[in-house]
Amino acid sequence: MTKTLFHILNGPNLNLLGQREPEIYGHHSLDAIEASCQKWAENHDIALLARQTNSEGTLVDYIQNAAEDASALIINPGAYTHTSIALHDALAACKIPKIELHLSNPHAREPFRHRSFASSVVDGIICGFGAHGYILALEAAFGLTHGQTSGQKS
Ligand code: CA2
Repeated sequence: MTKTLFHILNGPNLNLLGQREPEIYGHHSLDAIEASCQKWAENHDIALLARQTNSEGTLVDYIQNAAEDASALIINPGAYTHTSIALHDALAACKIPKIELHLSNPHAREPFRHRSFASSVVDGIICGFGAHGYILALEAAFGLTHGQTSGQKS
């Protein structure tokens, strides 16, 4: 039987995790975070595709890919969170459970990080828990796809 597939997308500069600004984003590299997500997925019989891009257009392509074959999408759009209407439109068109994720808590940071073009078109948001947020997001996606969580749109 085919496994349930989740996609995890990471946006611009998240490939630098663990190399700079550890006081904000922690000491874990993106490779290490993805490895712990893959381990979680194996333990829950989930197939996982994790991708990162620095390009806005590629992020839109990856969201469209998720709409085609994934059961849920977890996305940390990085700074495009705060700037990208293309991201908003792609997420709005992607009709699977979606979780917006941030390592830091953007609401406790500069005012320009308080607005998100993603938040209104996702099922839920996880932020401020560092690398553990990725596992929390996987748990949330599992709940949404396996009937243990009912998403609240409003
Ligand atoms: O907290 C998050 O996960 C963010 O999505 C990270 C973005 C930021 O623009 C958002 O406001 C919140 C930035 C990612 C940049 O990551 C770096 C990691 C190491 C060194 C430099 C940047």
